[in-house]
Amino acid sequence: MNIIEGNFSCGNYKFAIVLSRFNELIGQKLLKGALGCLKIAGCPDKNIDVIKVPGAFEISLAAAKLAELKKYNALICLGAVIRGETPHFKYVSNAVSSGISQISLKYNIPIAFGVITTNNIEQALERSAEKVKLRLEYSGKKLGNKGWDAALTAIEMANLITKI
Ligand code: INI
Repeated sequence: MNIIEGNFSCGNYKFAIVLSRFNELIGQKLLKGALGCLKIAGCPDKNIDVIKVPGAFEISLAAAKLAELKKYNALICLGAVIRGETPHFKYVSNAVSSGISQISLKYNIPIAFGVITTNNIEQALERSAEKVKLRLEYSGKKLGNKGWDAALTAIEMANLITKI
């Protein structure tokens, strides 16, 4: 029996991060988390491109264009969709999640889904916490950083895809 599994080594992998500017405060925290994770895994800055789009709805198009280039080992999509008074939330979150998964399959490229969808800003802050806070407060198991988690997934999947 062979078990094939990715590890968390970056090698010379190239990553593109697609970041939504909508809810910018949260987006910046997710970006910080993702960059922190890539750095700890040994990925040099020169191997990371950050592409900014106006909102989560636009992430899919930018991701499709990047995937088409065949230049990156994985993409990391980051953004925050926060529920408002109207159904807009539902359309944006459905569009970005299904868009990303379709692009990943169409172009055979790992795309990590670091777009958080929350009911309010408090939940968004809990999911985009800073590392120093994580250490202090993670005991409550509420805090995390989905940008960090998405980057970790991107590294593992990039690694796995090269092995399969
Ligand atoms: N975009 C987001 O990234 N997050 C949101 O919470 C959001 N809400 O709730 O409206 C949002 N809307 C903008 C959308 O992504 C597009 O940029 C816009 O509709 C123009 O195409």
